[in-house]
Amino acid sequence: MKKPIRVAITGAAGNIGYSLAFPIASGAMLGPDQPVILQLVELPMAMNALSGVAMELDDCAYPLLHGIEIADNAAQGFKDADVVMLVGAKPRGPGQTRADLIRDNGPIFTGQGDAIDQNAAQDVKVIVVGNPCNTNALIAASRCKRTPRAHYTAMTRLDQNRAVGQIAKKLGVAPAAVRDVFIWGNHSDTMVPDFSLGYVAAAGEKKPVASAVDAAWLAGDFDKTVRTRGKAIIDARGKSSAASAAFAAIDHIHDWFLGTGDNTVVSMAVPSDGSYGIPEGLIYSFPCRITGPWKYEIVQGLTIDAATQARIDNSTKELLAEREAVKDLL
Ligand code: NAX
Repeated sequence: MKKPIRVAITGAAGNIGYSLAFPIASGAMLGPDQPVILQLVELPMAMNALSGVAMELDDCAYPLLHGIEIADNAAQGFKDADVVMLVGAKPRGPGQTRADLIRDNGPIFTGQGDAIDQNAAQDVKVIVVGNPCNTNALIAASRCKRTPRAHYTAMTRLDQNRAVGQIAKKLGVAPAAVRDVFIWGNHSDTMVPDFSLGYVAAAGEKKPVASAVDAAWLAGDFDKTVRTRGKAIIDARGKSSAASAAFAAIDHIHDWFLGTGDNTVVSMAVPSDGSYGIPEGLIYSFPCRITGPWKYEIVQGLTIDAATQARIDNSTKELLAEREAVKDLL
C-alpha cells in the first residue's frame, strides 16, 4: 500500500472546493491506487458548512480516502501537506477594481505563504486558484525560505481547457484529439491563447490547428471566447465557474505528478526563469512539459510572431503592474 498523500484545500466549503474534494478522494487527481488524506481549510464562519462537506465525504466511503481533517486556520490546515491547493480568496465586491482586489487578497497570501513554508512538507507543491491567482502565487512564493519556489504555481489550465474545448467543438472532434494548445501570461483577459504548436489528431491524421481551423475564427471568436469565458459563465449561471475550475485544478496537479502520457504541452503559471524575456520570478503562464513526477520544464525555442509577442508583452506589463501594487508584501 502506498503512503497517503496529504492534500490541503483552502476555501473547501466554497463553490469550487465542493467540486474539488470529491474527485480528489475518488483518485481522479493522484491516481487510482494512491491513498489521500484531505486537509480542508475554511474561514471560522464557514466551519459549519465545512463539517457538512466532511460528512458527505464520509458518506461516499471512498476506498482511497484515508483521512479527513478540517481546520479554521492555515497553520493547522497545512501541517505536513504534500500538495496545497489555495482556492479560498475574497471575491471582487461591487464597484471594486482589479487593483482593489489585489490589495484585499494580498495579506491572505502572505499569511498562507508563511503557513505553507513553516508547516507543510518540505517539497510541497502549491497551486493557487483564488484570484488574482498569478499575483497571489507570487506573494505566497515570496515567503518561502524552506520550500522550493519553483513549486509555487498558479492555474491557467482552465483557460487551456477552454481553448481545447472550443477547437474540438468547432471541428466536431473529441477534446483529446486537440493537443499542445496553450496559454501565455496572466489569468485575466490579457492572457494569450496560442495555437502555433497545436495540432489535431483525428481519423488517423495529424494536422496543425492553424490549417485545420478557419484563421478568422481563430483570431476572432475563438480568442475572445477563451479570454472572456469566465464572465460569460457568470452571466449565464449567475455564479462563477466551479466544476470546470475544479477539474482544471485536478488536471494541473494530475499531470504535474503523473504526466500527460504523451508528453503533450500543459499550461502552468510558474515562476519565470527569464525564458522568452519574461522578468525572473513573475508567476507567468508558459507552455510546459512534464519530465517526471513533480517535474516540469518550460518549452524552449518557440518562434513567436510579432503580433503574439505584442500581446505577451501586454500581459507581462499587467503582471508587472500587479507586482508593483503589492511590492510592500513581497
Ligand atoms: P466561493 O466564494 O464560493 O468560495 C470561496 C471560499 O473560500 C469560501 O467558502 C470562503 O469562506 C473561503 N475563504 C476565503 N478566504 C479564505 C481564507 N483566507 N482561508 C480559507 N478559506 C477562505 O468562491 P469560488 O467560486 O469557490 O472561487 C474561489 C476562487 O477561485 C475565487 O477567487 C475565484 O475568483 C477563483 N477562480 C479562479 C479561476 C482560475 O482559473 N484561476 C477560475 C474559477 C474562479 O473564478
